[in-house]
Amino acid sequence: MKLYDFKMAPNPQRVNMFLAEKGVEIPIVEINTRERAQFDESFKAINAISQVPVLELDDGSCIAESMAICRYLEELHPEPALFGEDAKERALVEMWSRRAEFTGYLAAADILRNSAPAFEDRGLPGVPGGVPQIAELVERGRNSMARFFAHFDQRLSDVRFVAGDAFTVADITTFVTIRFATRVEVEIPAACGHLKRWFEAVESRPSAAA
Ligand SMILES: N[C@@H](CCC(=O)N[C@@H](CS)C(=O)NCC(=O)O)C(=O)O
Repeated sequence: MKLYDFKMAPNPQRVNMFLAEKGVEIPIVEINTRERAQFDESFKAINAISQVPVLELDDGSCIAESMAICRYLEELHPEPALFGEDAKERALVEMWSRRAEFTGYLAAADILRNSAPAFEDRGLPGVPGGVPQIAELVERGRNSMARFFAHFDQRLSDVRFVAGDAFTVADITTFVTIRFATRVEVEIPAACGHLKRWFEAVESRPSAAA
C-alpha cells in the first residue's frame, strides 16, 4: 500500500492526521502540487482528476477522496473508532463532517484560490488548463467562514468534540479547515471562545503535526 500525498495541502493533511490518530504508517509518495506534479501523466494514471491524496492498494486499485480513504482505513484499523461507534454517532459524525467541509473547507479554499497570487489561474484543483480566479468568491468565502465559525462555536458550547463526546474525523476536517484558513489570515473570531478552546485542545494532539 502507498499514499500519494502532499504534506502542505489540506486534504492530504486530513488523511495524515487520521493515520497518526490510528498509529498507522503507510509509505508516502510525494506529489508536489506547487510544482504541478499532479499533472504528470504518471500521476494522471493514478487519479484522472489530478488531485491528492490517493491510496494505492497492493492489488493496484487506487482510492481517491480523503474521506473514502479514511473510511477504508477505518475498516482495516477499527481502533480508535473515528467514524462513530453506533448508528447515532456515525450519523452525527457524517453530519458534522459534511458541515465542516461544505461551509468551512470549501469557503476557505475559495478565499485562497481566488485571491492568492500563487493560485493565479488555479481557481479549482486538478484542472491542467487552469481556471481563472473570481474576485467575488473571496467575499462570499469570508462571509461563509464567519457563519461557519459562529455555528461551530455554538455547537462546541454544548459538546467536547464536534460530533459529541469522542474525538472523530469530524474534528479532523474542522481542525484542518481552520488551520488552512489562517493561510489567508482568516482567524477564529475573539467572540468564539468555545471554538478557540476546542482548537487549542486539538492542536496539542501529536497527530496535528502529522
Ligand atoms: N475532494 C477531494 C479534494 C482533493 C483536493 O482538492 N486536493 C488538492 C490538494 S488539498 C489538490 O490535489 N490540488 C491540486 C491542484 O491544486 O491542482 C478530497 O477530499 O480528497
